[in-house]
Amino acid sequence: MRLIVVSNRLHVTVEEKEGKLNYKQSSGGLATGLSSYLETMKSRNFEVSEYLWIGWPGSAISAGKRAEVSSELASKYRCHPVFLSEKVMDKFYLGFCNKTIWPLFHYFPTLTNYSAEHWNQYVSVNETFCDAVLEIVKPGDIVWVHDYQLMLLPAMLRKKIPDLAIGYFHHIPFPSFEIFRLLPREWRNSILEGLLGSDLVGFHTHDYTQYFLRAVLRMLGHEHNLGAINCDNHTSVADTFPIGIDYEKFNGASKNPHVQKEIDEFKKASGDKKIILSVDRLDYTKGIINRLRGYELFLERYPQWHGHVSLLSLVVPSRTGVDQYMTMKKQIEEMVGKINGKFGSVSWTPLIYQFRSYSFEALAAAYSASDVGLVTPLRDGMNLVAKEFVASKADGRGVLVLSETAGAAREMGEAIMVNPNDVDEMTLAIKEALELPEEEQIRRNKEMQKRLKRYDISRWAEDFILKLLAVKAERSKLETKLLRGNMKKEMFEKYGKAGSRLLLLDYDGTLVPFANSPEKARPGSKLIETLKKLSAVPGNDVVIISGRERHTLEKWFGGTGIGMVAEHGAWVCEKGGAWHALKPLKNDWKHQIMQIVERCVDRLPGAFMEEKEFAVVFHYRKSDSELSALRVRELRDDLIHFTANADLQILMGNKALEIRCAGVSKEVGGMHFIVANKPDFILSVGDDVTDEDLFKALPETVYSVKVGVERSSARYYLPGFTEVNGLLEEFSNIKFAEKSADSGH
Ligand code: GDG
Repeated sequence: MRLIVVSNRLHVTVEEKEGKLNYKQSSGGLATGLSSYLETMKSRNFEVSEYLWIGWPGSAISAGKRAEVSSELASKYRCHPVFLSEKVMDKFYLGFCNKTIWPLFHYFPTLTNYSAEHWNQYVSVNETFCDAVLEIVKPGDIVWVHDYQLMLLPAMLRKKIPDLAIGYFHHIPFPSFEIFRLLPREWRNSILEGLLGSDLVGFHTHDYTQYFLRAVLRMLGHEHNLGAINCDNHTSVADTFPIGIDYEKFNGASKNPHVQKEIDEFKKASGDKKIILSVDRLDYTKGIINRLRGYELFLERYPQWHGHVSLLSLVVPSRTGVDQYMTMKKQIEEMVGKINGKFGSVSWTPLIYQFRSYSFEALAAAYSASDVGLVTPLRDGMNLVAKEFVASKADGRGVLVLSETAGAAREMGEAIMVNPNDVDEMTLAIKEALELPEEEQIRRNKEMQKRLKRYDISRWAEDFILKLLAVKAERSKLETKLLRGNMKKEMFEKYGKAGSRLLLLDYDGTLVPFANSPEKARPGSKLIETLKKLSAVPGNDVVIISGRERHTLEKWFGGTGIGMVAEHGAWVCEKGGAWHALKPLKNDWKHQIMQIVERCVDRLPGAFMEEKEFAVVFHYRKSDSELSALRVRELRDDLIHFTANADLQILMGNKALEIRCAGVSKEVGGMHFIVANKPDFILSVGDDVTDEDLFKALPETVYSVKVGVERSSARYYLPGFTEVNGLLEEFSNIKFAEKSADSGH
């Protein structure tokens, strides 16, 4: 089994200069961590034994060089490049990714730009990535898509290859609903639908997972069950996987002579001064300015530390094409000048600022030799620097000061936590960190190290892949029940050979889609024609078995020769007969129940009550999903006291709660036709929990079909009402030999 990793950037950067190609492997972060894990898969006999990486090679490559780059990347790095021009990257990467999604998802709505041109480019680049995957993917492969640049890709792939195993991991925060909804409707719905194309969607923290599930509920109306969301033809699971680091690489770094040399130089330069370290990409989310303000105030408040401490701020260039970044760089440099000018002396530089990239050795040495790690982003998906700093403390000494708004804060509770907007708190935190007793430093770091060691980058990746395989296995199990191929052929043969046949068909969600109000879901002429044609076949009994009240069914299906069961079995009408109740039922309870339901309707905008002869229904399809959940819970509580003493039952339907007489069910309605006609062939189709009553009661030989990808007692399933309509049409086109047709009941 092969794993295809898809990310915006490959872990190799290719540069073309004056006709020459230069290949550089990127260091640190996800790329190296993941690659070293992937390399081990084969030797461990892991189910996934081979991997490929698809992504942009980091720069625009001229048309004449592309074939050479592709072949070099494939043979030496297992990489498959997606070539994108500078113009495209400008609108896609610097545009939609970094001027829309990045600021908004990091809670900077005022920096968010909403350009339709950028959005269109985002869609188009996701399509280009989709084509690149399709060129390479083989049956049985699993695809793992990374990050916010490719949020539409999972659904695009799902559309092309419905049974492909697709995972997606989101490396940045997923914002709360109020922030996410700021995106135009088309964009936000496409993003959610895009992500739901995956079998598994992973986030760093439980909060991000919950925010995603909440957005799915509020915007697409899909509820979830323990993170599992039933989409049109598959289940998508959202779960939390906090990314780890290559722990041993950082913890053992000081054993590397190059790193040790850097450490020695570092210590020589700092003398007996304490060093506070910060490492960030140049980005407004990293809170660099706030941190400098905090440090400035610290120096102002605690002059006793003058000459004894320096802040080493390593800022790594990034996204130089976005204006805000350049403005911020200027601001940082002004502050550095101000702080050094205000407090510095010939023998002491309070703030050492460096704007460049570092080798792993230099970075590891800085982590290892510094006393305090000051990691105070305003918002961060996880923040690996915090983890790397703690892992690098081989002797356990050192203190981490961490923002509570970084994803890493969830796992690093022993750090000194700060609110990055609270300069006072930051000042106190710096002082506390510098003065923390050594035993306490060691105790805290050991605790964190235990966790970092256990849940490292390999464990993270393996956890994700195993969960993806489990979700896929569950889907495959279900797929064996998909009514198609030989199973369908055999069913048609049995149908053709049978002397008498019964087709029990649920209505809403099975033959037609759900509508906002029940009266709008009337059957189309094509469906009526198909049902009439089926019903006209001698020996056939077609029965609509529904929860609807009988007058509506009569209006829609009366006079067509179709049998009907109304109110889940309370009323029955045989082919060409009249309506009659299956058993004597009372409805003197309705008045009181309706008062309770009406009270709830008043408190839930969009909800309404439907009165049937032997049932009362509370409908909430048009209402806000979260408030509905609360009101339904309250209503159930109110009703339970009443129904406990009456012969009533409460039934949870699809966005509806129904109170009806006990002892009425689709089982009773369906069995009535089975017992009366003793048909040779039975088909029973339904999508609802109420259909499960019937599925459970049916003999094993019956073709019971669940509509929707969910666990069910039915023998088979079909994805949706469209497939059911198609199936009925196929049934209606079956020709019967004279003899068989004549022998009908
Ligand atoms: C996203 C999320 C999430 C940085 N400069 C140099 C260098 N680095 C390495 C660090 C670290 C990594 O890059 C940066 O880690 P972050 O966590 O800050 O990641 P982001 O790049 O912002 O990316 C973030 C992450 O994805 C993972 O899911 O944690 O929240 O924004 O590993 O060491 N390494 C070297 N030289 C540098 O100059 N060698």
